[in-house]
Amino acid sequence: MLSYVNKKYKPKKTELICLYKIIPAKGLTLEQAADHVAKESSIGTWTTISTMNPKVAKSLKPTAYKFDKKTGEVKIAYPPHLFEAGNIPEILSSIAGNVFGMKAVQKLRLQDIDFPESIVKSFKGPKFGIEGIRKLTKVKNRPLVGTIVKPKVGLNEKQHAKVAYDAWIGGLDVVKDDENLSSMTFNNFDKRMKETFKLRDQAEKITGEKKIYMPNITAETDEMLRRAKVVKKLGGEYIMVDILTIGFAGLQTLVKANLGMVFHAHRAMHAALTRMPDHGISMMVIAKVMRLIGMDQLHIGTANIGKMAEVGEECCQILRAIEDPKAKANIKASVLDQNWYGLKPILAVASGGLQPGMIPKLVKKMGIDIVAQFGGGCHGHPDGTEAGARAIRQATQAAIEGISLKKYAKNHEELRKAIDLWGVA
Ligand code: CAP
Ligand code: MG
Repeated sequence: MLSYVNKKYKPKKTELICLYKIIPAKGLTLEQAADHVAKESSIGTWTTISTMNPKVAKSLKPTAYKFDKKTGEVKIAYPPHLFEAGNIPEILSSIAGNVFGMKAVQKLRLQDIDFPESIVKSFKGPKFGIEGIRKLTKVKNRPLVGTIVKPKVGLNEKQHAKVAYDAWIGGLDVVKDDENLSSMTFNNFDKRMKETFKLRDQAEKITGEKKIYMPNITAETDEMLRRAKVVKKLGGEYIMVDILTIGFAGLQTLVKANLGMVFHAHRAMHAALTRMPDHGISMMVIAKVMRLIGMDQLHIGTANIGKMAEVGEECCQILRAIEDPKAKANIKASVLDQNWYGLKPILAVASGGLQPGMIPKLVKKMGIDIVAQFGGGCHGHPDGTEAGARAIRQATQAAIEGISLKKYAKNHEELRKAIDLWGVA
């Protein structure tokens, strides 16, 4: 008996809606598999139980109501009291927990979630968002441009600081630690902060521009809080976290600490969940959760331009969901266009395999409300980091002025050398 399926059901505005893509186990219909998903993600189990009572069923039972036989996509509406408002771990343990392992599905992907007002308003959302970041960095009407200190790890504190300095002097706005740099035997966190902020302050004086350092504080939660305070004491405004490896609870603790710092959200490990088009959890779901929790800027991909694999056009759909649908009206909405009830937008970060010759195409596809980051595409420049930084700023200027890179490179040597080496995308 398909007790969780009702194709005539009209979901209530107060309900949380999930869009799942389901490939049923052999011998099961899409409806039967969806019935299992709805059951296992809420109040049921594999068999009827004597302890179930009609009150529980009435108030907490979800309904699978929309089926697309072609795509296997199913919408399930969940009563809001099934979830603890403000508690991301619990919400995901429900709708993104056991269901992926059930034998009733061959494959299952949680494509999208539409959160009801009661859940959205139980979170603070981003403290700065796009407007706050532009105000802090004083960067208007162009993408923020940055680099990641490379090699990923291995430099000592002074060498690290010098690479950052060269990037800032060359014109980049932001410099971040790589996702796997924390506090190593060869590069102690506190010493790296002292050395790097010293040179950040010098670079600001020399260039007259605001320069941002985004230190990776990824560690155990108490240690992350300590490291954030070290950064703040040295005049740092940003902290970077690896959102999946520190976990949703760690993130919520950091936000609750009200540090007054900008959160840069790196998504290392995400592809273990997001990469397969038929199984896992989409980056759209992770991005929406990050806006609820309160990340200010988030890696979302490069619209298929850089080195990382992406699922279809999800990157641009995510851009619309985390920034501002009106501003991205030319981008097809995600199936569940979220109402954010006033939560600030997140600034998208495009990174991974980018080089200056890709900037016009990147801006064309993603717009200027992005942070564009270049690791190899900066430090791999034939004349080194500072020249790589100059080439990135030159390519960005050309892109926003609508001048072809080849033309602009005629009297910008650093850009010319970059596109001679890597070409124009
Ligand atoms: C980029 C990067 C970033 C990726 C993360 C790296 O370096 O520092 O971590 O961008 O991917 O380690 O690969 P390169 P995503 O510029 O040298 O590629 O942004 O897709 O999460
Ligand atoms: Mg990296």
